[in-house]
Amino acid sequence: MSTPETRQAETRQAEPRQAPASLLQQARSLLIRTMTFYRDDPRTAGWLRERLERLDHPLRIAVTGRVKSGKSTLINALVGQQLAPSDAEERTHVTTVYQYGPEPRITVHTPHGATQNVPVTALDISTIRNLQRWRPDEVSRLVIEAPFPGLQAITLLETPGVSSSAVTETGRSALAQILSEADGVIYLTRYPHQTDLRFLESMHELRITRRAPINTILAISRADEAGSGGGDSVPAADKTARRYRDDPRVRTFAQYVLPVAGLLGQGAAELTTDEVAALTELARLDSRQLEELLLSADRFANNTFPETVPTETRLRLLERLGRFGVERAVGLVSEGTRELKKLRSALLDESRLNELHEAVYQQFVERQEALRARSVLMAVDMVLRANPRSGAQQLNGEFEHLLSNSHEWDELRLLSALRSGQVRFDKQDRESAERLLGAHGNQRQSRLGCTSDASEATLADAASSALTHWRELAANPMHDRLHHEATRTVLRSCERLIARQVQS
Ligand SMILES: Nc1nc2c(ncn2[C@@H]2O[C@H](COP(=O)(O)OP(=O)(O)OP(=O)(O)O)[C@@H](O)[C@H]2O)c(=O)[nH]1
Ligand SMILES: [Mg+2]
Repeated sequence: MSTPETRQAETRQAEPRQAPASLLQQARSLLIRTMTFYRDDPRTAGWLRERLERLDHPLRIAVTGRVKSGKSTLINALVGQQLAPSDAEERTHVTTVYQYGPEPRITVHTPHGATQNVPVTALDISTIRNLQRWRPDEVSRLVIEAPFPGLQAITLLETPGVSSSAVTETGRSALAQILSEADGVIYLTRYPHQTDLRFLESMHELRITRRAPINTILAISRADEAGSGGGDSVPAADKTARRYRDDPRVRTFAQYVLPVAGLLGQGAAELTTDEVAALTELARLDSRQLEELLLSADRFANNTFPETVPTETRLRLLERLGRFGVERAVGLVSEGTRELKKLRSALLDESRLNELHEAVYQQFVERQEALRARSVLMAVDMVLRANPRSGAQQLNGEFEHLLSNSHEWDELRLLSALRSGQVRFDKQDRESAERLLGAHGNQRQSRLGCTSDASEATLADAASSALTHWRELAANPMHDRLHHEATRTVLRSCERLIARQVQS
């Protein structure tokens, strides 16, 4: 017969082992407790509830930056559909959220908290354009829902340009407030100026953003217009991006600095067979004629040869691909890339949109747990600072604890630094570090490079040899401070893997 003690032991054994709470679980629980603490203040509690509900929705990425830096065009390129109105004049005055919904829907939010649905059966760009012209004191936000697959994993949010009249009117802090709602930020500028850097720095003044500066991608936009605007433009933008990537000031807030030609990205995604036919006609010209034709947009549009490509078609090609895009497309067709799908994909590469997609995936989608935890902590911090109350010390303490003791922030910062080339290890160590930091999955097996069915003994061996190796590297006196810190972070990840082993 079993005694109460043995029964207790049996129950303990039968219970599934409880994994330690993840950073996001801990942050969520802190958010719920903060909400309960402020339950007698409906505005604050409601605001926190909204943040809690967002955890069940796609990640929110803000596309912000300079006026006319190509924000709307990039949103269209990322979604793969024409949705955000783009124009040569300053257009986006109102913060606009593009999110997934089963039916097209437009909701207008006023600064006083009222909302109104605009009846639509299909999403018409001109309706959105007209609504975006409202002043920020009349319309504070537009929410556009569309059944586009490109919006299923991420919600995109366009803010008015950093130096736009709308932002001058409402103040920079209002813009910073909008950005604090986003889990990730893509900042666009054609050439980084002091204004951009100061703005990005100011966004990183909060304690949390200093501790976890992991949510910003800096994009050198309209890259096809860099330099002379000809065939060497994107490489010229690449050079600018590299220079900023190496700038220690920029590195503190952006781990990825990339060039992108959004217009070409959008044009490539929507390329038609008629356009391929026109490009094929243009590719028949000899190289001297072609060079002459492409000297300027005017020449390209108004020349009479080849007659088989009418002026409207040329204008349309220029409008949709830009001069650089037309030049590269004709070049690719001449080299034999004539199939629509292949040409689309080659032009997407030329536009660097693929790289941006990859950066969004690696930096944001793969790290969404940490980014969401970061957003939650930011919300809790904002509430605790804006509404200080006696009795909040415990919440404050937990916030501090999650902020300071979460090794996850160090891991994410190091992963970005390894990817951006800021921290360099030899190939083998780099691969080992990335794996151990969770680049290929957060499971113990993936971190240790073992198969999913590896035995405890195999995992223990892998963990112990990783620990020995990184302990040796961490003791190397030849490393500079950056590399020393990096090896310490990987070592700490090894120690945590061993600790997880002991717990299991
Ligand atoms: N050549 C080229 N033109 C671009 C690119 N991206 C945008 N444009 C053009 O630049 C102009 C502004 O583009 P938008 O996408 O409206 O820029 P925006 O940043 O959303 O503008 P606002 O919201 O008004 O600040 C339009 O005429 C676009 O066609 C690009 O990658 N290359
Ligand atoms: Mg815009």
